[in-house]
Amino acid sequence: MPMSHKDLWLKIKRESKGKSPREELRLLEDHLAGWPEYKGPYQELRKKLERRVAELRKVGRVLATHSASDDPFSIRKRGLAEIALVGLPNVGKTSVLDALTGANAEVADYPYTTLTPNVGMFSLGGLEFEIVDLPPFPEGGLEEVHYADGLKEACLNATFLCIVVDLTADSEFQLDTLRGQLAEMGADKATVLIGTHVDTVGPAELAALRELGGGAPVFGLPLREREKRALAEVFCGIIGRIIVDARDPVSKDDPVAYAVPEGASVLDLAGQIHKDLARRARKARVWGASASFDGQRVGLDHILSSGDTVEILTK
Ligand SMILES: Nc1nc2c(ncn2[C@@H]2O[C@H](COP(=O)(O)OP(=O)(O)O)[C@@H](O)[C@H]2O)c(=O)[nH]1
Ligand SMILES: [Mg+2]
Repeated sequence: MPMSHKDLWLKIKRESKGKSPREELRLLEDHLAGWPEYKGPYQELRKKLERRVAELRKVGRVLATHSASDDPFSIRKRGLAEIALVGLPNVGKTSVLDALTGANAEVADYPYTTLTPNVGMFSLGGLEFEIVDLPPFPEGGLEEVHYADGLKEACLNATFLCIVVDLTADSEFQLDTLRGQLAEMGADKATVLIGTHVDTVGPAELAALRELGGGAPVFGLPLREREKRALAEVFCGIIGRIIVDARDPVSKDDPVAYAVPEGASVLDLAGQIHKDLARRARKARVWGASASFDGQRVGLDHILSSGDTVEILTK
């Protein structure tokens, strides 16, 4: 009787434990060489192992070359800010990346799946953030992993950090461990906390994380659309921007979100939407906190507030 795919997977996981990337690579290659010909779940598992092998080979190359252009931890900045997702193994970092970016990165119930960063863009209307899903911080200290330098580089380069906490495990331990190791690498920058598995544990655990967070903004996974917007507002706040919605006064299509600098005027917003619009704009109508009443007509020098909806008029 051949081993079931589940038992086979458990066996591989057991054997991989504590192995260096090089040893693990050899182990998986050996397994794949003698892989059963069966279809269905065996093929799924084979694909999973093959992805893992590809990832391990990449790590091998990085360790071998050290060339800056090959360094997967040296990430080109795009968008308004670069946000690094940090956390212990298997807490849900890649799931957060997926939730924000729709990137179909490998999400596996298998610690250390992501050995090099996964990058995606979190877009909301006219604004974009770059999200970097990093390999895990080890529980016992950075010296335990061979990619410690890469982690440090990525954390120091990031505009700010999101600590991802698995709410089904000990939140306080995770937070203390992460904060300790981040402080050690000198990455004492703004952080947002994201608690995962709210669907399993319920909102009380998220509230408990808020208590532990000491004032840091806290969000939960799964994220609803409204919460994505709130998260984008928090991200903008950290970099000194506010989100306003611009609506075409003619089509009245759904408004599009833009991140403008705090203190920006209607003219600044127009310029951000299109150079040509800044030239043609004459006045605007505004709904929201900066308006004295809904739909107030304002001049181009009117200062916008977070959450305003603006129609820019060209005559
Ligand atoms: N039900 C539920 N499962 C989650 C949530 N976040 C992560 N998971 C699962 O937890 C496991 C580990 O998640 P993953 O994103 O790979 O963790 P990573 O190792 O930190 O990147 C996967 O099986 C995910 O599907 C969540 O909010 N709810
Ligand atoms: Mg991952």
